[in-house]
Amino acid sequence: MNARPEAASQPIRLADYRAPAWRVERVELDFDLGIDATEVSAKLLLRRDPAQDEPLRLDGEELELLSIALDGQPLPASAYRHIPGGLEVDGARDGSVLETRVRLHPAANTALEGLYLSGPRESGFLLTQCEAQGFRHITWFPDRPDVQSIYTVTLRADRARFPVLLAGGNPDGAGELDGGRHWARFADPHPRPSYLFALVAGRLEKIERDYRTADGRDVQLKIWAEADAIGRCDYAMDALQRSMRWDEQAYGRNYDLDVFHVVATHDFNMGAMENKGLNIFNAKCLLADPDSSTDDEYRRVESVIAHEYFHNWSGNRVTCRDWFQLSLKEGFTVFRDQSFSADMNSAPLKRIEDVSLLRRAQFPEDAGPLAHPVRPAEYSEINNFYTATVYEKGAELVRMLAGRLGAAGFRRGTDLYFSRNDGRAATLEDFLAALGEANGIDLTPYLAWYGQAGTPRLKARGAYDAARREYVLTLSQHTPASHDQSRKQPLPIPVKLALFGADGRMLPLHLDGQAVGTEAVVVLDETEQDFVFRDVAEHPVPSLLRGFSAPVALECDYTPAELALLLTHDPDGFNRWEAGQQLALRAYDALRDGAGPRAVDTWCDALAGLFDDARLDAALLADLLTPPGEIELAERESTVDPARIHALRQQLQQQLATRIGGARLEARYRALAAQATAALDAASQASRRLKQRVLQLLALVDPAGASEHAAVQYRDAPGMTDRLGALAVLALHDATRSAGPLAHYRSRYANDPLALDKWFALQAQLPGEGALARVQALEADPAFTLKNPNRARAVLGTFASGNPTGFHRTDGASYRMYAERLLALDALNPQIAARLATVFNGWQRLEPQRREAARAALAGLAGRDGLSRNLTEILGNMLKA
Ligand code: B3K
Ligand code: ZN
Repeated sequence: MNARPEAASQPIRLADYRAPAWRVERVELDFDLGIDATEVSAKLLLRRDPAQDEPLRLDGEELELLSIALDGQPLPASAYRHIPGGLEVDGARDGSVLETRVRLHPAANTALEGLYLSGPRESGFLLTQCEAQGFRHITWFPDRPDVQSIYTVTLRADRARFPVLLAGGNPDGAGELDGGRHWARFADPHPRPSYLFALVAGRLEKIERDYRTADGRDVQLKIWAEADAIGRCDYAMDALQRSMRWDEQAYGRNYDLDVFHVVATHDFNMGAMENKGLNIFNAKCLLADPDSSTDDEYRRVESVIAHEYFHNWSGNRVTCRDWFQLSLKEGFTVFRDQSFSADMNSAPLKRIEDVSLLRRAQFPEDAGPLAHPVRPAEYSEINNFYTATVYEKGAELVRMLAGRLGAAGFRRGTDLYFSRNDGRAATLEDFLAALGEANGIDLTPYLAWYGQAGTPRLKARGAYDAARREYVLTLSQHTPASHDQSRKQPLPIPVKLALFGADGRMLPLHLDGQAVGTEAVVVLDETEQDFVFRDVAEHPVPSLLRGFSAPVALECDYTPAELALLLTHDPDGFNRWEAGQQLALRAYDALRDGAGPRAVDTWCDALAGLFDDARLDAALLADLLTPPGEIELAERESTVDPARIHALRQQLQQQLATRIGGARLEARYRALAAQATAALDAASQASRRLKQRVLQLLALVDPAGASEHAAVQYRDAPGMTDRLGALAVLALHDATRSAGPLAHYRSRYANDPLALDKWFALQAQLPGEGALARVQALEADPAFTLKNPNRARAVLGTFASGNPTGFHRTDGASYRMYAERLLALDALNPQIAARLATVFNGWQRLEPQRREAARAALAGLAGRDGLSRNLTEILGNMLKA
């Protein structure tokens, strides 16, 4: 058996890419499945690139080789050799057939990569995870996405223990074997890379629907889950059908197999996986019912179902040439799922949610020691590059391109991209070329966005000349240096804008001598440019970067009154919210710097003015009433004191609540509470969202009253959103009173891991001195385990990223405890350990005492022996910058 790969292996570079010397045209896999031991036979039909003279090298890790034969002849030991991470075989020719047999140990696989067991050994089921490089944990193979093959997969197993046998592709026979065993075969007519391989075997139940594609194919949709969860799959099935219809209409993409399987597991490293014909989901992103799922979780199920389904074209039919191109499938597919969710729900709210995520997760990444371009230039462990930059910033880049081409032009472009690259492993250049060629536009300037880390700062300055009725908007850009690049080039930045008059109405725009309506897009592609608007009747207030038209940080010298005008009048829902956020930031700065109360008042007054506006969408109001989060606030400071930021933000919200007034908050809460239902329509969800926000604000001015309401709301809640919301307010404001409900929830959901995760996360977030001890008590709960990624994330991940005051103790005790857990986790599951280590991002900007404590914890961890390549890379980057 091969040892764990060298932690300090050489980085892989995009510049070193070479086409594969050997490809696999067809592969037949035969699995003899067992919990402790599974045997895998593989038969590969090999194709050699005549232009290259490389020996046959196959990837493989931790495989126990049982036999190997070439063209029907068993190979002598001298004819093949183990090399780091692989096997080299002599004597192969173009058209040769290589047969190997290996043994795997699924129950011992705690990394959840390759073939592993989900759940207890007596009752759990077997499944696989191959992206990015899990297939090499299953068999010897050129495990790279540009090797695409036709797969036939046969599964054999004991019928009683593994009644359900699934693999990707169309069913191609099944039957009985001696000794109570059975078999099933699957054949996939579409060539695909190894990372899309999947199998599932065990005791699962299903729900089923028939679906007819727009091009007339009858497809069986099957969602599988364990018996206790199958009743919670209907919403996912509904979302799946809507996703399929949407992709037919929005992109002209039809499904291409006779069956589509989706399987739920509680043991999964990420959200879900788009394996061809057999998507596998973290139960958290698939199961939903009103009693145990919140509204946010429903929306997450909808978007992840869509995301994985959309990958069937953006990822599977057209895949990535190499892992540097990851955003080709991920950025594009996130953009596709965002557009789907915007169509299914409220588009402005979806945009607010997506931009908030970008600012919370991607901007800090782009500004810290882990910064990398959307197309990284090198990596040591590819699993560390499934980042907010590749996903979320990547989606923003596609959105910019779509905006540049317009809806019809973008569709022409994606049609060409899909048809030209179908069955191929493509690059980001291929994507831009297809979009550009279909529209006769050269998009190559946008490639620079893919190769440059860092968030561009966009500065805007306006000057009005009343005599000439001219408004000159000066835009300039600057991208700060990142650890990997000191000099940055200017990027094309599309800025969607409108101008407002003092009465709050949009002014007609005249640009380059033409009337262009009330909204225009200007593109800044140099360091600084002037844009001249003529015939402007009054000194306007500009609304810039509408809908967040580019992933940049905008700086503009608005007065608080101008922001208040946009907050009240801008019909662009996103920019309206944004004006409120900017105003909140002004208020925050004023509090921090001890400046007079004016800025705080402007924000509070504007919101108090909107509070009873019946025309305002309830969910938008809830978002307007929420100032930027602590991570975003910390991003603006050169030296970060998390406790101070927390306290100031609390103070800001307190002032808002006071300005609105306890009586109005109380009245609004009562009115919203009177309509409580578990219904899922947009209006009911919006009203729950606002109710929660109002209750939180009420708790700041009238803790006793709010806790009274929360206790009643907990008791009578018709669904999880209300139940969990009430519990959170109680736990935060009334420790004594929350004890009963917390215990009640713990026992009510004792057998529901997803609901229990929320119980853990809620408590791991509670701020203050006692936080660390509370987290340690949670770890002592019998239901806590590091082996389950959802549980580890619920407690440790939430503590580190959702509890700034508890995690960032000045004595460093939380950092030390966390580093110890990372070490333990790394021995079990390197992907999760590395991901959870990224919460230290930004540690260099902490104030000196915390910074030294964080450095010591990180350096101590980095000095330990036997760390995985995953964790080694993250710690190395974190400490070197
Ligand atoms: N493609 C997978 C992510 C795989 C992560 C591997 N470490 C899920 C998704 O983005 O759809
Ligand atoms: Zn994806």
